Amino acid sequence: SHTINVALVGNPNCGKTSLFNFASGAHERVGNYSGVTVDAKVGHTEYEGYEFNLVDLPGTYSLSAYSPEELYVRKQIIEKTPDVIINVIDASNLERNLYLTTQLIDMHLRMVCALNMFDETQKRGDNVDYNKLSELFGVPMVPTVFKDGSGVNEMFHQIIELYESNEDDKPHFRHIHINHGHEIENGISHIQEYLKKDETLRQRYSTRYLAIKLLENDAEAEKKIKALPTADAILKARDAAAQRVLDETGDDSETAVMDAKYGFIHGALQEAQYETGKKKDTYQ
Ligand code: GDP
Ligand code: K
Ligand code: MG
Repeated sequence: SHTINVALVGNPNCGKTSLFNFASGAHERVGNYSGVTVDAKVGHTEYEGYEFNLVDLPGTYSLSAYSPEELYVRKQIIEKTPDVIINVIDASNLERNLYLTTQLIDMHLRMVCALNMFDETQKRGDNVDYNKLSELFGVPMVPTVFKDGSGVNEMFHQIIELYESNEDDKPHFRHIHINHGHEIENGISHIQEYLKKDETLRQRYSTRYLAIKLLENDAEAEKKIKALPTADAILKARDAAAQRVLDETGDDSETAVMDAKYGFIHGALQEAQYETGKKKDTYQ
């Protein structure tokens, strides 16, 4: 039978460990505490005749190189190459949680988003067209409540569909690019041209992801590039792209990339008719 390797990625306290425990029958600690160790817990489960290895990763708000947790999660994704990522989202904090989602999309992964804490959003009277949101992000999104397991069957069903799908199958494998606006997109393409000249790099990484990381002045990505024979040309391309972004937007490229991601999120939420606490008036 098939075994699907799945990694749980999401902000702290979005419900990763609750899902891990629910699905694998483990009894890891859940709740508001700050972990002391940066590690991955592995569990197992079965759905629809498929076996799943689940890896519960530390919580991260972002995938920058600024904290050990973030670097660890990146490393797990790139080096362990899970078949599918579950991006657990606290749906009661959609905007903030979707920031990480945009970074995961840059990595060109097979991914399902769990819109977790859906009970909380319903209690509050939030409105969101999650099918629309799913379409705009190019990622299947499933409402879930990991505290009681609601939506978990559907989520695993989506994972299997994704695992079995080809690049051409829509909508299950629809890789979109977050549009960062033409100044940044031009810079990304320019840097990618140089990155693609390195055969091993091209095979191992998404050059788009690396180009974005270089525009973010990511120390880890720079370190990787500096080890290449073509390092000078790549970093020169990056510096030129960053300078153009600065000239055209008035922002350093790191800020400009972040703003562009939030711009994309705001646009998507607006199109998905996102509204919080809509029912408040009626119920008070
Ligand atoms: P993690 O940091 O991502 O591993 O999150 P945890 O699994 O530790 O969950 C954080 C807190 O949220 C815990 O108190 C959970 O009981 C609670 N929780 C998890 N999922 C849900 C959910 O869907 N709804 C509600 N209301 N609470 C949840
Ligand atoms: K926690
Ligand atoms: Mg946890």
